[in-house]
Amino acid sequence: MGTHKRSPVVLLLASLTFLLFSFAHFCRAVNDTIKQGETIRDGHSLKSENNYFQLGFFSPVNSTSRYVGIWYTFDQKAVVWVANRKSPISDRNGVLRIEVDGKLVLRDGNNKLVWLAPVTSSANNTAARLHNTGNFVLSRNDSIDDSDANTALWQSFSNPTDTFLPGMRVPVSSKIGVSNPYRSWKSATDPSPGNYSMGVDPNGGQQIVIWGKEGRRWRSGQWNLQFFIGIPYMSNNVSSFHGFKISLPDETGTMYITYKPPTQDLFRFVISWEGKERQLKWDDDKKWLPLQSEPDPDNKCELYNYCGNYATCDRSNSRRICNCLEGFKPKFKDQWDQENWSAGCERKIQLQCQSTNRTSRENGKPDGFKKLKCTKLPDLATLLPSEENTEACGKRCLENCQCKAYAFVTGIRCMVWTGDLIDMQHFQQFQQAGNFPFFYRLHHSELDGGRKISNLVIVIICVVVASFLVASLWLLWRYKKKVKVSSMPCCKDKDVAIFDVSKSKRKEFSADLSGPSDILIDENQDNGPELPIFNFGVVAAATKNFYEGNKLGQGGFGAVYKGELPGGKEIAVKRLSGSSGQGLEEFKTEIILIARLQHRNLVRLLGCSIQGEEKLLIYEYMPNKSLDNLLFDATKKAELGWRSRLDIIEGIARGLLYLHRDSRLRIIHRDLKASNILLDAEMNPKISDFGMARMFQGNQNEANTVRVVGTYGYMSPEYAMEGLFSVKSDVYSFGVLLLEIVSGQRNTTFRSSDHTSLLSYAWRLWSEDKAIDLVDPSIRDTCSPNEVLKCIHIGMLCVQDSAVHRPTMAAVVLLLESETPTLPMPTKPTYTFLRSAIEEEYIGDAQEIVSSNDLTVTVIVGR
Ligand SMILES: *[C@@H]1O[C@H](CO)[C@@H](O)[C@H](O)[C@H]1NC(C)=O
Ligand SMILES: *[C@@H]1O[C@H](CO)[C@@H](O)[C@H](O)[C@H]1NC(C)=O
Ligand SMILES: *[C@@H]1O[C@H](CO)[C@@H](O)[C@H](O)[C@H]1NC(C)=O
Ligand SMILES: *[C@@H]1O[C@H](CO)[C@@H](O)[C@H](O)[C@H]1NC(C)=O
Ligand SMILES: *[C@@H]1O[C@H](CO)[C@@H](O)[C@H](O)[C@H]1NC(C)=O
Ligand SMILES: *[C@@H]1O[C@H](CO)[C@@H](O)[C@H](O)[C@H]1NC(C)=O
Ligand SMILES: *[C@@H]1O[C@H](CO)[C@@H](O)[C@H](O)[C@H]1NC(C)=O
Ligand SMILES: CC(=O)N[C@H]1CO[C@H](CO)[C@@H](O)[C@@H]1O
Repeated sequence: MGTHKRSPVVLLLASLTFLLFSFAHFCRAVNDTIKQGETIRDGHSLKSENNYFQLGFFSPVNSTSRYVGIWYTFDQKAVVWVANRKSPISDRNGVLRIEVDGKLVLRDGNNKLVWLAPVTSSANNTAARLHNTGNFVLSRNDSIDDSDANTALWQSFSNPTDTFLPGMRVPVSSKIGVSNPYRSWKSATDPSPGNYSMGVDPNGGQQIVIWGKEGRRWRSGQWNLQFFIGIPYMSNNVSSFHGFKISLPDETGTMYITYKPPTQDLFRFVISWEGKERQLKWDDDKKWLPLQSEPDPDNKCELYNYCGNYATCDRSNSRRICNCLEGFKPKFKDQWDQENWSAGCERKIQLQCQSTNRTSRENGKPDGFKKLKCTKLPDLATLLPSEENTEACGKRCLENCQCKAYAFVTGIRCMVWTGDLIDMQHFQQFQQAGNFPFFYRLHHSELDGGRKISNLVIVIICVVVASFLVASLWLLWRYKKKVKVSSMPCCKDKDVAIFDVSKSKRKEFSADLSGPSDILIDENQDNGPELPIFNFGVVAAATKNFYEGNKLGQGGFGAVYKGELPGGKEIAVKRLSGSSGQGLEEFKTEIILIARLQHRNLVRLLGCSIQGEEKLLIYEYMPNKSLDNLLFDATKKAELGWRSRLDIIEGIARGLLYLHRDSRLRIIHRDLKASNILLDAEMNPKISDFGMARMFQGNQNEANTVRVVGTYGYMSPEYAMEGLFSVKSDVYSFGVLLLEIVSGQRNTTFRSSDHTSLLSYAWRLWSEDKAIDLVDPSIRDTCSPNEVLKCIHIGMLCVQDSAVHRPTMAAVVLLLESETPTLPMPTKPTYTFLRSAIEEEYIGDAQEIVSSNDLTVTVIVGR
């Protein structure tokens, strides 16, 4: 009886639960997804799963027209996308739906078609989902839950209106040509296409451009693989274009502009209806905070070609903002004097090569080039990627009378200008952006400099110089004993106290270079640093005579000491031990070549010092020491959050890529490990000790070597066992390092319960789909699982046994940067199993080697 009575209750409860469950499920599905046959009427909306974005009908301020759009749930006015921007609906009877043929359409109250999502391929059973990124994606309904938008039939991110959201990718290639997918609203109250658009122009180097009604209005300058060279302060995060990047080309030669915000906050980029490009950040005060806009409304120089042709714009020049290039004069003097700059400037003297007099054209002195620094390079360049250096680039330009100017920029290579020189800007401070010498063509008679200096000027200069000399002599005499050197050593010849080589000797020194290397160090060329030679005594004093307490570490090639130069500048000094097997001159050459490698992820070599057998290398000092100090320290490792670890991984990858591919020397590091990654004050990673192997062994490119330099645990199988090395050996070490950074464990001392090495442990977890367990417990809760898994996957690809199967660093950088790359399956790293077995065996009598995991081991391989 009792059971009989209870059963309807049980049944009711069960069905209620079932109903609730299916209702909840139904709600979630309805809320971010619309399926075939379903509709969204005016008044209803979809919400992304994370509740940031909402899709539905809206009216702009002071307007009654209805549009379908996407906005932030917490700020309905911040509309990021509009479907029917050109065709508003006048009443509230609009319906968005997926029809039986699979098309996503918007119809008005009379069932008239208002808007249709333009699909590239059609399918008859589709659904559309509003993703957490704000991307509205139409796909086949069996792939609707893919976060990967590759299966999309149509997506709002590929059809943007005026807003660039993180996660969007704009394709760039010369095949596509100029593309300007972003177009401003007509006014604050009207989303129809307005006067301004933004996009990229791939011609003559990729750059971001804002177009107005009459053509270009602003441009970023070309991308040099690190930043856009026309934006002042681009190296800092002050510009609103911070975070924009152009990816390396994929198989089809297409690159993508992507945007990764500087922080985790919500960001959006809008090309506003007034033609300003704004970066907006959602602030804690619940409002959008504009960070910077381009063109900067206060800076006329940012307006495209504001000063006209052959003129530079300089906002810091209080007398006049526009100035003709030297050798040029205003085209219309009276207009120019009235500050009507639009006509620009023209040549004072016609070029020799353009002369109509044949005799003088062929027999006269050829034209020359004048060098300009701190300049935003002109627009509309032609690239000559085959030219290797500044000299070759200049030669090509001189051969062609149409060529008006050239510049050589690492990452872009040779640029020449055959049209008018337009949109030039003088940067105020010496910034990274303006750090590219620019050469423009002039008649030789214009190059001699101040030809007609009046006597008065000469007299004034003489007097000033003389009094300056007297004053300096007096000052020198007065402070001689108190202050020996007050400033940091730089490449100038004045700091005699620090440099023990006189100017003439130094010239000799650089002249030595033209012999063994093919790189000429020309004093007039600013394309490379001169290497300061430090006085040995000064360096010894700076390190308190290599005092043990100042020792920062012991690397493979010598001990490193902290030092402080007179004047307070901190340095790190590497005291090279042992013989390099090279002559002194070869050694110097090598150092200079290495000093020319400059990248933000490489430690900078400031100079060297040589006295007898003693050889010192002077580096910038890194306050946060080396990565292993933080990463493997139980208490400090928590300071390294996932974001900084990812930044470190990416930075190392970029630095390594530069060594492998972008620098001229093609350096294989051969000893990449956590203790060789130094961290600066902002925790940016810098690779140290690069080029050492090369310095000690000459410069074979890919070869067998009799001497294996490397560290156990980071050595690739082919290198450790056969002494074979290539760029792929570095990729292997990078893979190990990456897994160490993710797991917070040292490869060499790692021992899991079943005595496997880190790599085999990682492989096991990975192949069992539990890779997340590898992640350092101190970051496991705060990291982004997708990113971590992607990294681990990349790491597994890098540590494959076969060098051929490992990706190149270029591919690694690309994979790290893509949101959802398609990754190949790695093969099992068997070598690591093998090796850990060997290590087990030796653990008894080879304790030293196993525990001194940080020591660089030099093994002589008999062959
Ligand atoms: C909307 O209309 C009001 C009143 O006419 C006006 O003050 C306001 O500036 C308008 N807003 C916009 C964005 O045009
Ligand atoms: C949907 O497409 C499939 C294959 O493309 C086709 O076989 C099927 O008949 C279509 N269904 C409808 C209802 O059109
Ligand atoms: C596809 O859509 C239909 C409704 O049109 C639905 O019944 C079915 O479950 C969907 N299939 C998948 C895999 O989502
Ligand atoms: C857009 O251009 C038109 C015609 O050139 C002009 O009348 C209008 O004021 C411009 N709009 C804006 C917002 O600048
Ligand atoms: C720039 O970066 C620094 C730290 O790197 C940060 O404190 C500052 O807020 C950033 N500025 C902007 C505008 O994002
Ligand atoms: C500036 O000069 C151009 C011709 O070079 C002329 O068309 C324009 O009207 C001038 N503008 C002003 C404000 O004088
Ligand atoms: C051409 O130039 C040469 C030397 O520069 C000069 O002697 C000769 O008179 C010129 N001829 C003409 C036609 O101007
Ligand atoms: C469009 C729609 O059906 N929205 C629903 C989303 O879910 C909430 C509750 O979770 C409902 O109140 C909305 O009606």
